[in-house]
Amino acid sequence: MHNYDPASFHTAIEGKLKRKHRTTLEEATDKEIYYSIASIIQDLVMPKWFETNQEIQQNKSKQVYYISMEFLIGRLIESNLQNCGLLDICNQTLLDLGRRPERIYEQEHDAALGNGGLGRLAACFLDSIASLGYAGHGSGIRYRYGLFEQRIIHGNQVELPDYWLKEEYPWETRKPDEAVEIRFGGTVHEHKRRDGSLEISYENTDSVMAVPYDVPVLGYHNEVVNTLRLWSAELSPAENKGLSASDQQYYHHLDHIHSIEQISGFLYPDDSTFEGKELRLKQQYFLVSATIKNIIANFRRNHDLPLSMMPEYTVIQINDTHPSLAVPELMRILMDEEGYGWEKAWQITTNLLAYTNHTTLSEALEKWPVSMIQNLLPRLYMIIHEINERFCEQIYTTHPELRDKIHELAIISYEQIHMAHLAIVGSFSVNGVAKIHTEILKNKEMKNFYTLYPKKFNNKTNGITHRRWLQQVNPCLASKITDVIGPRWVHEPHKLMNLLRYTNDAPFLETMKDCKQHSKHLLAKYVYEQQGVKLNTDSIFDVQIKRLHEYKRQLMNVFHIIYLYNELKDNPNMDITPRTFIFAAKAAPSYHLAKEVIKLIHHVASVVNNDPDIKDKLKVVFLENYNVSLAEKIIPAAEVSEQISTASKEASGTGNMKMMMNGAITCGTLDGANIEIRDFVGDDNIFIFGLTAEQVLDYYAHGGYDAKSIYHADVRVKRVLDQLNGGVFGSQEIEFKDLFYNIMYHNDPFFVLKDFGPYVETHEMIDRAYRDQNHWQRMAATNIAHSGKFSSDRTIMEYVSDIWKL
Ligand code: 26V
Repeated sequence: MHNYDPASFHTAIEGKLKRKHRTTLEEATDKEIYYSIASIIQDLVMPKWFETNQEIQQNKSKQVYYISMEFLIGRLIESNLQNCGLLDICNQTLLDLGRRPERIYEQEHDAALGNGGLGRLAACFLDSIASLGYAGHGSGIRYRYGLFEQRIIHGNQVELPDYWLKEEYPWETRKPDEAVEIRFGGTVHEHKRRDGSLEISYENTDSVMAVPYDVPVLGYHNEVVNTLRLWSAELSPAENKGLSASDQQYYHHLDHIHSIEQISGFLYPDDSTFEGKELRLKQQYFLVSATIKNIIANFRRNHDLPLSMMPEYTVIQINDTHPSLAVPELMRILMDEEGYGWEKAWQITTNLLAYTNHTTLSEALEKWPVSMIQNLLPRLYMIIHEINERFCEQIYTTHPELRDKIHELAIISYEQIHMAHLAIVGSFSVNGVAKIHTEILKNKEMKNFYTLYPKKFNNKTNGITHRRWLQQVNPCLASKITDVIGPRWVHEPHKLMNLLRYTNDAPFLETMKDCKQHSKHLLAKYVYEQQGVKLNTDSIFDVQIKRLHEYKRQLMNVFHIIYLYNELKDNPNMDITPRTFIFAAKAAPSYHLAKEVIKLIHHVASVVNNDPDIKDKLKVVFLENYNVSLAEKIIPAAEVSEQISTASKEASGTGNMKMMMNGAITCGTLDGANIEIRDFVGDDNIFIFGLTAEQVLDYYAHGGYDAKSIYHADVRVKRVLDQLNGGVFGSQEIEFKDLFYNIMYHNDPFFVLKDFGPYVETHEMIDRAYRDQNHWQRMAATNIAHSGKFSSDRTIMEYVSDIWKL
């Protein structure tokens, strides 16, 4: 994509600095250099971007649109440099200039337009779609505020706004000419035309402009540039009444502008519980309506064909139910604006849409109050109502055996709209994100729908982009891998399997270990700079990084640490492999128990880290403000990957894949993709423990679990819980009573006590296994070798062949 060598790249930066910043290489700030490099990349990208679009138009190839409320893309500078083949040249140039490359790249604000796994998955998918050369685009919201910035003050999480756009974002291009109008509210009028068809008109609607900002998505070394289109809400010209400050209406008008801009104002930070917030519904409709109008406009630009032909050239993947208003919105446009009858419109709609489910946690499932949809989207409500009527009717006539289940299957019931039901009925494909998750969907959560539509259901086990999560974040390991198996694994990640030939090769294992030590030192340096805590880099780096949720059981990890601490206090000479427990996690701002766990981790850390008896044997650190960039620092240094969710709860997990790919050994439950990781690497290369999903679901269904009896029977458990309740950690006795009560009086809903014993024993095995470094490095190499299967390239190829048919 470029003809640069270090000398000409140097000259190019110099030129940019001069022309754009009126400064020199010597005087420029790191930020100015960052902007100069970004601008050089954009200059290279623009023509390729144009050509990619031309090619799609000319070849009339089928395109996929990935609609998602979240794209957790993180920083782009390094991956863009890498994908256009400039990373080494740029690094060398910067070093020659006496600049530290990472200091320059850090100038980019980490784009946090997502909460966690679901948003990061969308970002990995875009990378793989482009790198595999498919025509696929992301469509999302350009939130002015991304996920909050987390600060810890006296152990408590405090949220600060993430105003990521306060400085220019160099990757985006505003496209005002492609703005579309979105309408909310108002009254719907239906007029019957002479031919019997309906004419729909609206009165008193509020209108908003959706203005697109395009971010290029570069394929790896293939000259492909796809688009991530992020929509921003602005005042529509129709509503701009040009009032002057003396007007009475003036402040009312300012208020109105503010409320419009709020639609793309901020990302909702709660991914644990659904709340029927009107603003969130507005965001969803805003995204869906803008995207569909855009898709139709693109289809018309590329083809001279009726919209009924769209499904041959277009497919729309919706990321969870958040964009599921796509079903009634497509119906509305096809019928009201394009004149199709119901049957034809339904056929087109259901051949365009495919839905991915990412959770079975009932508290996270979206159910909107009927009244809210009626008020905000009156025409869409009429359509949803009709979809529901026809659907229930169809069950009644074609599936008599399901007649008594209709109320459970209905899209509208008890004055609520069940978005998952709407999405299933309105799509041709429904997929889960790991084998076990799809099985639970088919046989439990969506059982009746599976009976109705067995062919719609399919599994697509998640993946991660190995280009970012291995090649980019761990250049040391990546180059050592290339040294032994050659470079082809970057294009064909399954080729990592060739590493299996080196799992008994002592020199290779030694180099792998050197890379791990190098990454551990870098992380230790960061931790020291951040919080003045010195890590023992000869200790096991035991990592749990993910959103803070009860089901992910960070609490069980903390209980284990308290237990180890007690053991060491009782017997200071105990033979234990030194450990460093590393946490990073954001809690939803209103999730009280999750915040309590963050506080507990800090209190335990301060007791353990400051106890002279413990010496270098145990350390606990919590790194604040977990985001993509922090994950990139931690993951290469991880040796134990904690994936300890209550079985059946974690749909897939993707952090498990990222750490495995960097040579960490998973300590996990039989949940999500952990199961597939185990099946692939084998029992000898993973530490599995705990209840199975079947056992958990059985307890939920039939009872039989009693947390208190474990408390009374297991002295280790009793001691930890009594310390929690007795003020040993924390300044006052009542400090953690909510956590204590939740276990003791709400019967430990996530089976922390039940799995505690097996968890402790598994960690004893880990402790022993680590002492045999040769054996440990062999396990690490085996994990890396098998991690290619969890590349999102594999996942995308499956979407392409089974669902998208590109
Ligand atoms: C849920 C909600 C619910 C209420 C409104 C706001 C909001 C925003 C996001 C979410 C996402 C919950 C679903 C989710 O993130 N699932 C995760 O998806 C990952 C990718 O498939 C998967 O690896 C994780 O296991 C799964 O928890």
